[in-house]
Amino acid sequence: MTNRPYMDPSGFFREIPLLPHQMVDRLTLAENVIVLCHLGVPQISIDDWSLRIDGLVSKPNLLRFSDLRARRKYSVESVHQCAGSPLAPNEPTRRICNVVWGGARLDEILADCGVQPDVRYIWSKGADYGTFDGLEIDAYEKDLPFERLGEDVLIAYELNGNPLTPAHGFPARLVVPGFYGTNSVKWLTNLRLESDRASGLFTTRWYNDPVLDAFGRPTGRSAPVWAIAPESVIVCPEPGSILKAGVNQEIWGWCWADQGVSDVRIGLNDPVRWQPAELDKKQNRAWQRFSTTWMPTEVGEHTIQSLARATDGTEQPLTGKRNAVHTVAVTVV
Ligand SMILES: Nc1nc2c(c(=O)[nH]1)N[C@H]1C(S)=C(S)[C@@H](COP(=O)(O)O)O[C@H]1N2
Ligand SMILES: [Mo]
Repeated sequence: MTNRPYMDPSGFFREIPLLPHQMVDRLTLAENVIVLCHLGVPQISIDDWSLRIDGLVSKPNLLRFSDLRARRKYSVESVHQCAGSPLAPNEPTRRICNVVWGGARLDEILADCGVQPDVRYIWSKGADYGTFDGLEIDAYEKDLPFERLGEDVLIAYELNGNPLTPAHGFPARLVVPGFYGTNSVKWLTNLRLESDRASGLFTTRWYNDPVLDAFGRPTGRSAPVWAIAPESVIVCPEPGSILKAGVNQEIWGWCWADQGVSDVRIGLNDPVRWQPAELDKKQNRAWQRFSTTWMPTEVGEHTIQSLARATDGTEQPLTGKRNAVHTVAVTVV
């Protein structure tokens, strides 16, 4: 793209339509999908859009939207999660949904460009620009490890079977299933293959978590916010529910992790007793449903928690992290 697109709205813009107890559908309706735009929404027409692929490639390329559409179309059902504000990175926000992306495979597109052997990162830039946290930004820029490429990383132009809306990245965006949403650059205009990490502020300053030692002290190092850590939300019962003592109550919700979740435990009461939940198998990149039955016997206030463990053994922390356990308070009468 040669000229900067018009930004409307310009400035930070977001929509978080659903609370956990409203996430009743496995597939989130398009109108209920989270929207996160740090700089606003660039208004781009199909004819004005192009994607430049350069850097350490023997055949740099410029793709038009028709070139993208002419390629074989793939779809991926995937959890789509916002990591939360980079200014409050430990705050659990539960901005989450599960959608079907459609588009072309990035590995196939790059295969035509002659990727050089020393490539380690894929840098991606969006067409949006403006100010964030008081700093002037030319373009939203992220990077991802080249080795993360696989059959599921798309240059997507569809969400749940329909063209992307402007707020979701029209006409085309990157989608990296299993990575936090921040990595899936919208209004994608440039991909650059490099041996080092990108230098944009959204890569170097924001979306880097401090690495702690075994005692929880900062090491001075930081790790990029890439793979989604294990997490879960309780959909039912909803907070504030009145449950009847002696009556079976279903507890169910969704859990997910980049690697997939191997088990979920439900914590009841305070002090907490943990009991295993039943868990659906991971399909594609989608979130997994868990459920259990609880027959409350004691009248009074109760808490219900869910704790997911990923297939690599990592677990949700109880507090202090963006993926801390979700707690729902109910009353038993
Ligand atoms: N170009 C660009 N891409 C972006 C963003 C952005 O501000 N600019 N926001 C990121 C963040 S933080 C998230 S969570 C996802 C949200 O995608 P969605 O709005 O389509 O749900 O887009 C990511 N891609
Ligand atoms: Mo985000």
